[in-house]
Amino acid sequence: MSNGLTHPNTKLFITHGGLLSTIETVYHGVPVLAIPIFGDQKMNAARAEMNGFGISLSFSAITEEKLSEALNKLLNDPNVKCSRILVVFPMPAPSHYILGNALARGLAEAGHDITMHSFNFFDLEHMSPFLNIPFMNFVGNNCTQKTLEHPNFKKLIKSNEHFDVVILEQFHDDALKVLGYHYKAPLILFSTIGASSWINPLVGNPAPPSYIPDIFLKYTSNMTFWQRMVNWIFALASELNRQLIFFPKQNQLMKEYFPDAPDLSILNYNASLVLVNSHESINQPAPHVPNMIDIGGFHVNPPKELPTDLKDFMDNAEEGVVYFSMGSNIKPSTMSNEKKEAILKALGKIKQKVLWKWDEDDVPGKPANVKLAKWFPQ
Ligand SMILES: *[C@@H]1O[C@H](CO)[C@@H](O)[C@H](O)[C@H]1NC(C)=O
Ligand SMILES: CC(=O)N[C@H]1CO[C@H](CO)[C@@H](O)[C@@H]1O
Repeated sequence: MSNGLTHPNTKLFITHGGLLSTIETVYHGVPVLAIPIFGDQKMNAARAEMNGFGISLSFSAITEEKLSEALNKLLNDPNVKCSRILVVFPMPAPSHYILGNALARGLAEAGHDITMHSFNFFDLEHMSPFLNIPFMNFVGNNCTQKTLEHPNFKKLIKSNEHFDVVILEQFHDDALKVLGYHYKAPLILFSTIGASSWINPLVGNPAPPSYIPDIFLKYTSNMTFWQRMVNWIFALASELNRQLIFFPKQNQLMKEYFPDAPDLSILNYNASLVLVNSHESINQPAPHVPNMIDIGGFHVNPPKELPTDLKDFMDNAEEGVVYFSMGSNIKPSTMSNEKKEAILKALGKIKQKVLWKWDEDDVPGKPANVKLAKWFPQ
């Protein structure tokens, strides 16, 4: 049994460098060619290079030659090896987390009004990392508001449901911590994006900007003096933004729906536990207080049987398979024709077969060794 990444013929993963994909790839011992676009992807890509399991190539720098060079190094250089190093600590069985389905369902449904597909993600590549600050304020406040005003959420709050523990994903929606107060239940926070600048303070975890780069910057712990300087300025700007702009807005949103709740400044730092999607195999040295727990790898499931056409394709790839996916937000068909051509030409030159997650049925000029599909089991 195998899936796209576990199949023994998989030689390389070309990825946007999302955190979940990166952890899963390391788990399966496959090297990565990271083409980061936005958010934490540039940092994940820089870490892949630093930790020696991949190469980072910026999207705008892609030409047929550059891509061929990177593919050649990753596929043919005997020094590039990625051994299976991730040790998975599965989450304990949630027997005492009597978190009723209602809460999970209510929250999941509440988020569904927000979609971010109206712009081309490739355009974000050159966005200044500083713009993430107002961008996250906007997205965070909007998602929080949509959640608070959603009928399912209101129904849930009015019902007499009882919860012993409240688990919340923490992503610029701090007002929702009021649920811990509302249900008089301990709060467990969950971060899908690792120990970010907004997660660390919640449990008092120190993250000195002298050697812990912000996730929105493309640095590793080996920063130059100038990079440390930028990192420090970024940390200061983020914290000022949180204290002076973001939290007051979140507090205001919270008070609209929970007028009797204490101020967010009181609820904010009261989480009992923070679960963090990260793992030492892809991290750099960083302090970790005991109630901040790495659960990176929790999403790696045992492989399922591949669909027959894919299984045949992979089993019969004598020279191996390169798996190429830019995740679920980035639509590869929206890249310029020039980039498409360069990538297809470079892929056509390698002896491996290529599986490319592509959002349309076909692409002109597709070489014979490339198979497209809208979805692959990863
Ligand atoms: C803070 O958390 C504790 C432990 O979960 C809880 O008992 C307490 O009510 C919380 N405080 C507030 C203001 O929510
Ligand atoms: C709470 C909040 O920031 N809401 C904003 C959501 O987005 C719209 C525009 O699309 C703004 O007008 C709202 O103020």
